[in-house]
Amino acid sequence: MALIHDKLEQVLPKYHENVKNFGKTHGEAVIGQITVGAVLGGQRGMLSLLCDTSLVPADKGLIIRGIPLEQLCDKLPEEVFWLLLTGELPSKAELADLQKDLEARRAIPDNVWKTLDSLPKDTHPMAAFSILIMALERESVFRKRYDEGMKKDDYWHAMLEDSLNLVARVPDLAAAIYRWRYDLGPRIAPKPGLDWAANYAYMMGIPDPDGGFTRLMRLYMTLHTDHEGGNVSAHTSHCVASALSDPYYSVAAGLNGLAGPLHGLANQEVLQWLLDVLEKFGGNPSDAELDKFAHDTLTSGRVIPGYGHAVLRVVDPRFIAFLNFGKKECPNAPVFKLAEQVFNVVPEILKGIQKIKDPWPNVDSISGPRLYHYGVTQTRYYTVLFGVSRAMGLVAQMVMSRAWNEPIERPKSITLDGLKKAAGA
Ligand code: CMX
Repeated sequence: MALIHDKLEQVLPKYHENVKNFGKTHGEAVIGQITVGAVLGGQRGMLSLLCDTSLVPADKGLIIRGIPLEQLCDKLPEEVFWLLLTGELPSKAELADLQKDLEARRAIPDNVWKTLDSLPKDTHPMAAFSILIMALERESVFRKRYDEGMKKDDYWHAMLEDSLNLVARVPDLAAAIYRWRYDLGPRIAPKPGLDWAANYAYMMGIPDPDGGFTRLMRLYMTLHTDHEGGNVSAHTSHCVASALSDPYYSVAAGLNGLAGPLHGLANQEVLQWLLDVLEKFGGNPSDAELDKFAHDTLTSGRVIPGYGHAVLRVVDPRFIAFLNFGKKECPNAPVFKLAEQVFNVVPEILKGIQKIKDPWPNVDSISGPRLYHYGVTQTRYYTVLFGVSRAMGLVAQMVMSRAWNEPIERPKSITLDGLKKAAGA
């Protein structure tokens, strides 16, 4: 049995007890109010989801299990995955064991590759990714054991099995989609002994003479794992899993939400926006030209992609991590310089628009320029990279929810007339 399982055997039953006892003693305590504005405003600010993997305070940004993101930037994504699941960073031996376990789980059944080969080439890479995850569903341990009458207390064990299998395999699926979609030649088999993100980089087949792309991929995968429970991908996946749908269904559902332009697809939109700027001005523009271009985007009714956030009210620490990486590794790359320039120009414009609550860059405003610099120029692929990493957070949240036997999600809806009546209008 892998060490991650042993560790969770120690941690999760206690977590379950903790939640259960707290629910018994404080079930009636009031923790907030629901306003009409929140119901009409995408439930903004409504505290209604339990998520212990990470937290996003508006004035600080991502904190994973009590550790601010800034302190995790040099960690491998596997280490963050262990942290998400257990609440602690792994020891060297635990990390090595997790990596070995993931490596042993990565074989992809042939039906999945046949599914990929059968898709039309203009299928969006995110759609292909979701379809391939669904093609793996027939392997679900959770569904099989549920059909056999598994006990409730064993749910998380089966969830964990599926989760580890899925996390082990998503880089291979994603790399294969990249090579297939852009006619880059046959799939590249994983290289034994490489870490999870390095293997993903390797299987994509990007030339990497000085290892810069591999370093970027490690950072990229570490930064995108989790962002608490209320964002569209996490919340969707969580809701689907609460019906006891297995992790394949639930992760695919979450990734379908990630594929929206207001969420994870923004990284694709950002790069396209930056390329449009470079094309229009024949290279990097002046600040005045950039200012005008941004204003034109806004007056045409579009958003400035990569700026603003539903929760954050400061510069996203994930943005800062990528900015620092770019300053060190590729300070003179034109798209990177442009992304930096946008950071100097756009917040001042957005601050002048009263309705915009957060004028600052989020992670999507800068992840693409890094990829572009290393040769991943196919912008429509970018959200897949986000999804590979986010799968870790989605499944970690799922395992924890199963551990405390969270019931099926079922908030109550209300009609407009009912809402007016409740508001005394
Ligand atoms: N450019 C133009 N308008 C923006 C804006 C931006 N970058 N950010 C917010 N606004 C607008 C909203 O569209 C909204 O307008 P309407 O009232 O006319 O609909 C208004 O400002 C208020 O929005 P808000 O309360 O500040 O932000 P929301 O919580 O509603 O939305 C988000 C958050 C991220 C969807 C929004 O800021 C946005 O669309 N940003 C650009 C897309 C983007 O970068 N998404 C990625 C987010 C990170 C991620 O999930 O990956």
